[in-house]
Amino acid sequence: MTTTTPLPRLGSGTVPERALLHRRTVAETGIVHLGLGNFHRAHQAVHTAAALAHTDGPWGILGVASRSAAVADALRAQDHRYSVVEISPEGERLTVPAVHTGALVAAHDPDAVLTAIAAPRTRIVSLTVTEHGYTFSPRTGHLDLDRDDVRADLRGDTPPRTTIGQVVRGLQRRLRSSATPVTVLSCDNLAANGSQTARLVGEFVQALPPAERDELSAWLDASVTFPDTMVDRIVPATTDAYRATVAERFGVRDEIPVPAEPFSMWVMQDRFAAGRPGWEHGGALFTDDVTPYELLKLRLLNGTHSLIAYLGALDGRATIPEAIARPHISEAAHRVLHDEYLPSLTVPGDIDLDAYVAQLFGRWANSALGHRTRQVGSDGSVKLRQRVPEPALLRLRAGRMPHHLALTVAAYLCCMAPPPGLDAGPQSAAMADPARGRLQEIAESTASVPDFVTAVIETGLLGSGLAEHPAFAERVAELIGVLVRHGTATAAGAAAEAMDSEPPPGT
Ligand code: CS2
Repeated sequence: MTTTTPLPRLGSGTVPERALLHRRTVAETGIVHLGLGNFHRAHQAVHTAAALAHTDGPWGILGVASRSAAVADALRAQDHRYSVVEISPEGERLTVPAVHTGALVAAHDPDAVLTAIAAPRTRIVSLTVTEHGYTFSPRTGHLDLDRDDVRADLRGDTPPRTTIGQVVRGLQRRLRSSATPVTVLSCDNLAANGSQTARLVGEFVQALPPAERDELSAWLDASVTFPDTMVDRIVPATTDAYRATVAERFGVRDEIPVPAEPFSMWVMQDRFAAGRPGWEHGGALFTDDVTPYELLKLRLLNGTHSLIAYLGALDGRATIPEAIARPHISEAAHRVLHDEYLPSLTVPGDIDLDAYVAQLFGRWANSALGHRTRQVGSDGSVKLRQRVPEPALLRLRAGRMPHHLALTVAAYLCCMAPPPGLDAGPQSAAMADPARGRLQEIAESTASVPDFVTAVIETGLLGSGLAEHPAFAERVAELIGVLVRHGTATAAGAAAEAMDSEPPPGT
């Protein structure tokens, strides 16, 4: 009989020195971060650790998970250490950021979150709560005052549950204690994420009773900034394979390693009300105008990613690399990127477009990473409105049909509410989406696919503008018909053919 000695847990005493991104112990907490998921731990935490390797500072991060205690408990059990496993076809590189100074779960300890936001030593409140976490109405884009949790947070008789509620109630406490300036830093894939966050915070404040509202909004204007940021790193979910990698390479047990691609990019406005880490030394780029970088990334990467995920799932592909390896999906991705997303943006001067696009296709093809179609396809109802409507409207207003954006919407709707005769497969079924139930209700209450698509667009799911172009809904319905009858390859072929037979612009 053989017995195996359990491996020691990763912690400050067991972390291999060579893996540390910086060597100093960060004792002071300067950042409160809401959203302790994998993305934050492989992106902001890594850039912060890299910055601290060059410039010391009080920039420890208190990580706040919203509901699940799994990551926070493991972080505490591991002295706030975890590994980032960078995966590429060439191999794996393991590092340990070691920048967290604490971990909380908002649902268990809501008051501690507000106290942390109010603490004068907190200079930055950063967010990675996903598009879904901003509680805007998918129809209007405004704070969703019909949601029970938003209304409860506005009443304020129970601790806040929504991110916007937590931020506002924390800031309110800060105003009443030190009133010191602070920065709220959104790191999510929303267009103009800083301004959108400021607007949603403002909408919450405007809905408060006048006495609270007036003093808070004056102080917000004077003392709180909301820089725009563009964040980019593909970060899949953790699996046991990554735990095994850490065990093998470090000889320790890490319950919460984070897999990530080698690529990472962070661009932000330098508008910090109370200082910031020297992130420029940690690979971040500062610029006054983040918009061109945001649009480049939101449309070329995220927009195309959605098409790959939905077509891939309908084609039975579990991962993005498997999906992009299919020639018709790769062709559709090239077309939507070049012909429909690219004309809607201005490429920043320092970006070499050909190299950027080639790199995107290389990143998507990173098969070792195993990024899943169901992960990218989840929450389409809040993601697509950031990606699809504006480029689609630009083209429609120029009298041209965005066939591949229509294909994106068609494939999304097939995944959410598969029409009779379509087996959308297990990947589609596994996609989480707050609108799935509503979309299925609309499908059941409409008599035909064209009526279904028109009704969906009229609900404002993709913003308000597309309803003015009934031809778009018609095209989406036609492509759903092709997807149901003939599958993804014929549908992608139909979109390409229609595009090729359109007269060139201006004729
Ligand atoms: C993806 C993003 O899930 C998605 O919608 O497009 O998470 C993408 O992987 C990241 O934004 C890459 O930076």
